Amino acid sequence: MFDYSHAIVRSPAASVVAGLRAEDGPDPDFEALCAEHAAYVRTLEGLGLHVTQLAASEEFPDSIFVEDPALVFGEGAIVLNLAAPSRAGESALLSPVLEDRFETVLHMQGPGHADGGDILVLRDRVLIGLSNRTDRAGAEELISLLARLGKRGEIAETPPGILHFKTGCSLIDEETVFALAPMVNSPAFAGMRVVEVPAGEEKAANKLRIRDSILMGAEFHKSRAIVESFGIPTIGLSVEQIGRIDAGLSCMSLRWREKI
Ligand code: CIR
Repeated sequence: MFDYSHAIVRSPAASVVAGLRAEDGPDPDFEALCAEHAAYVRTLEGLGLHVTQLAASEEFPDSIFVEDPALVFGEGAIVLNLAAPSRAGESALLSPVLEDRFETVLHMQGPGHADGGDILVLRDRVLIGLSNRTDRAGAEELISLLARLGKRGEIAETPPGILHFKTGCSLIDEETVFALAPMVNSPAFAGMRVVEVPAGEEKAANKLRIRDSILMGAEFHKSRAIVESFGIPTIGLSVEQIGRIDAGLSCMSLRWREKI
């Protein structure tokens, strides 16, 4: 499941400092954010992924977060319909890139919306978290598109105050989810082991498993120890600047295993 072969990322544009955020706070520092992004890309490459780095787009400050406008699998890609008005054009920006790489590219038509950050792919199903960015009409359309790729989508709830479903949870392994306190009893995780993110390390919930390693915010020592107790090495990365615009490690790439 985590054995990705390919990834797409997008370089940050200078406009990224004006990226969306739910609460007022300092802008990210552009140079430091670029350094975080570069370290992330190097890490993916170091883990053996073939990474395509797309050119920065000044027009779309948040376009560095390529996870949101699409969903990709070895079987094909789905271009999503983003709810945030300043991000809506990112789907059309990414679409030709996916058309070049995937034989099957499906497109949400709307009127519903869905963000990739709300979608957690499990072994046997794809969870779609309803949030301020993903509505029921969008989730239902996505379920029918997923079915065309042979996948089963299921609707879940994102607790209030959490931007995306995956802001609050991520996988440690195929059976184990690492989730914020308000999500640990989510019926969406029935049959799975759920491990609670330690208080004070809420931003550690968005981490990223790639092959046999997990990329995590370097400073989340308690969370890293929990993950490592599952026998999975963690790779610590700085997430301070992207955290200022409400993002974490999953947001900066699209990942898939190419079908041979
Ligand atoms: C936004 O609000 O859309 C961006 N500033 C952050 C997007 C984070 N993406 C993600 O969690 N997948």
